[in-house]
Amino acid sequence: MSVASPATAHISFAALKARGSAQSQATSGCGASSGAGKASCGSSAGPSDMPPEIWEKVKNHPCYSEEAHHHYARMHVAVAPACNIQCNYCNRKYDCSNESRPGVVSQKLTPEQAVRKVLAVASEIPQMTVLGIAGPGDALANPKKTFTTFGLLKEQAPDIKLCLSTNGLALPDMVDEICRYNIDHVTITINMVDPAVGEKIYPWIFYQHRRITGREASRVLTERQLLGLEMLTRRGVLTKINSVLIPGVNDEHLIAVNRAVKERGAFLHNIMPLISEREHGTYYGLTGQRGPTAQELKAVQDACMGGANLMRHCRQCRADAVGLLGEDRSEEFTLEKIEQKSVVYDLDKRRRYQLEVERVRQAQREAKAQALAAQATAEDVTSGIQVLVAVATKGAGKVNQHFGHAEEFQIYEVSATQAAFVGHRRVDHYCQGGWGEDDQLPSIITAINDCHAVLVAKIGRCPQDELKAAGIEAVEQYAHEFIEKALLTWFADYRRRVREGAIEHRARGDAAIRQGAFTSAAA
Ligand code: CLF
Ligand code: SF4
Repeated sequence: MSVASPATAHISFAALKARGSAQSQATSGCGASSGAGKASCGSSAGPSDMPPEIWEKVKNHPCYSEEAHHHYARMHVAVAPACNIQCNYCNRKYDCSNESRPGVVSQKLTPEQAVRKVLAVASEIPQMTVLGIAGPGDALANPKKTFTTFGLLKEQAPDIKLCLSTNGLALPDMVDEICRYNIDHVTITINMVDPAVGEKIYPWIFYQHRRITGREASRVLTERQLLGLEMLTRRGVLTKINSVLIPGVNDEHLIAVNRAVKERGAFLHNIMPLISEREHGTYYGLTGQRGPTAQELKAVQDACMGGANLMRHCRQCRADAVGLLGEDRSEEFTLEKIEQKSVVYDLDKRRRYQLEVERVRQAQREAKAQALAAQATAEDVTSGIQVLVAVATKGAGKVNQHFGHAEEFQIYEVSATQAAFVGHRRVDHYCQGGWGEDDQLPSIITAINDCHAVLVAKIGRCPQDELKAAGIEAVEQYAHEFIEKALLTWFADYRRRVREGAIEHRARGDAAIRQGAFTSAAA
């Protein structure tokens, strides 16, 4: 199969940004019958944006639905240690960077141990709806362990969705097996569709019993990835593409990747920042290849609007992650701890819990619709304003976390017509056992420096003052309200203050993407 043409001529991030905003304006608004390929739906699409059978598949998958990720959890089991390729952002002593940020996997599991762990988690966390196999190597380079785990689970926990992640090299040979186990969701990591770009990312692959290096390795890899994607699309499997954004290597090229995967039916495209801390010992880490800034990441994502739908809420989680995206409860479910738990897999209890979650989601949608309807429609000097706002939340779609307890902030883009999730920023806790850690504040401010405000359930006077000095408004008056409603209500008031001359609207600067905030959890 032919390979899509590479990216166009060299363009800067500023040009990307301009291109993205022009495209997003041209394509905004979701139609009533979209599926894959709609311009602006992305993972924030809702039931009115896609056919009912597709919505059934994604509605409680936290990675495929941005809305669902506030309410539902996933877990990974680390049953797949081997890999058949080498990526320059990966050190084999660490988790697969495709689906899990680098950190040592605490325990590799046999399929039987993995199933025991899934049942233990499902009986304690009824909102855990998806089991993924995402390393620490490649799920399909370990087919026996991967499919044995899925087979056992299908019998014992039939309501849990099955999901896998792969580099795609072995994928075309495994599509029948994937369909046999009703695996509805597959992720392929595709960082390039041009071998000239690929040879800067992949030093070698192992294919048909031999090691292939150089440009030829990437030629084989991209052909296998795109063929695998086409085969999955033909069989009705929802396929998400993960791409690692590597500044100076594939940044502009990801637009070509986005177009190529859209043409072949990808459901979502998830563009993630490179993680390249020197201490992880990867080729990129050791050679000083940097990751993107927050604005660089957003510029590439925005430039891809109009192509394959975008996912922006990925947390680059560990190969043994447990919990809501952004939290990690894996330490509660080690093999030793599971042995001591009484495991009762109560399907009715899980269903009852999930019905309650659906009631809350509906209330959240209604609150957002009301807040949007209440936005001022008359044209004035504030009509074109669009700002980023950080939110402290621990789930349920609400502003419900103290500033000092946040390990991450969710970032929303807010205007008179939308309050849309656009990313998240990891931070270190400000609050250290009852007192504020002033040394952490500068790094938190750096992480949300592009935001005009931060919405929290509570915040102390001292951090509030320092945020204000940095130009970020700390807002606690919307504690425990639904996020979008809180954002839109705050924004209406912001516009009023600008209109009345009480404050001046100013552009904000760039922010840093904090890497490895959960590294200690892996120890
Ligand atoms: Fe896991 Fe991946 Fe399935 Fe999700 S993760 S195998 S699709 S259940 Fe999700 Fe984690 Fe991002 Fe992956 S946040 S790294 S996209
Ligand atoms: Fe590492 Fe995953 Fe790449 Fe394999 S596919 S080299 S495990 S990042």
